[in-house]
Amino acid sequence: MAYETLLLDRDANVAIITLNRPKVLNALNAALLRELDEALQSLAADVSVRAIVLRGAGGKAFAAGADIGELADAGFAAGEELSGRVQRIFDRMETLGKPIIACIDGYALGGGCELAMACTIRLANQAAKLGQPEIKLGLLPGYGGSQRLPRLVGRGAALKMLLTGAMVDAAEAYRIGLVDEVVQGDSDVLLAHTRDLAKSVAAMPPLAVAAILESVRIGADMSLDDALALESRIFGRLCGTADKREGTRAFLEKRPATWIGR
Ligand code: CO8
Repeated sequence: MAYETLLLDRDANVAIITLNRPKVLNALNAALLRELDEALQSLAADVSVRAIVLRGAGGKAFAAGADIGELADAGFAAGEELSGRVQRIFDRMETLGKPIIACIDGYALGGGCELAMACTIRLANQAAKLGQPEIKLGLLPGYGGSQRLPRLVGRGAALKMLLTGAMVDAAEAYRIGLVDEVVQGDSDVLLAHTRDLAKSVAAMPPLAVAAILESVRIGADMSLDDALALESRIFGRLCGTADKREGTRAFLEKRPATWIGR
């Protein structure tokens, strides 16, 4: 399927989505968000796709935020509707059952930082600059950022970013836990490294991948007791799979495992 605002590539069982509005630093307009949602849902349904890389075109930005031109005229009702609509898209990213790895080359600001935070893992190079500058527009992050940022980096570090609107560089983003790895090198090196990480996760048994995503996501908002009970239920469920039988037998027989996803 062809998209107007995205490029979609495949590298074996890894799909690579490129946000493709480089003239406006990949600003997230309604068309791009709709197409991103459609593309992710179709990749979720494709069993041959085991991991997804999300990046921005142009080498200058992952995404510089919501499209400010579209936001300028939004009133009370439109603002609430827009916020809820995009929050649901970002929630679907977290419940897709497949890892989405953000490849942050340049700016990830506002909605762009919120999009990166809805991904499973975030990699950046030294050119990355992340921030939530919405306060400078008289706004707060409406795509989940005021909730995901404190969960990722802690309340103090989040409030510092949210209340000043200041950008953090890659080293600071790594220090506070906003990105998970800083790769030394240009855009191509970062993309190659991100693909390699995606491939290594894509080589894992897909039901175990989905189960880990589910356990970590749902457990994070539970008491420890409830979360441990959840982990046991999911563990039991995996114990009934052919892939668990194969994985344990392959280890005992000293041979590589072959996953079938059942
Ligand atoms: N929206 C629309 N256009 C943008 C955006 C954006 N977010 N960011 C950049 N652009 C455009 C610029 O207008 C410019 O277009 P043109 O060439 O036609 O003038 C082009 O991209 C290149 O940008 P610059 O010339 O500004 O590039 P610089 O290298 O000088 O600066 C910056 C780069 C610092 C990233 C700068 O572009 C900037 O500050 N951009 C805006 C960043 C920002 O404020 N982002 C937050 C947006 S608000 C948001 O994301 C809210 C999310 C939640 C919404 C909830 C809704 C209910």
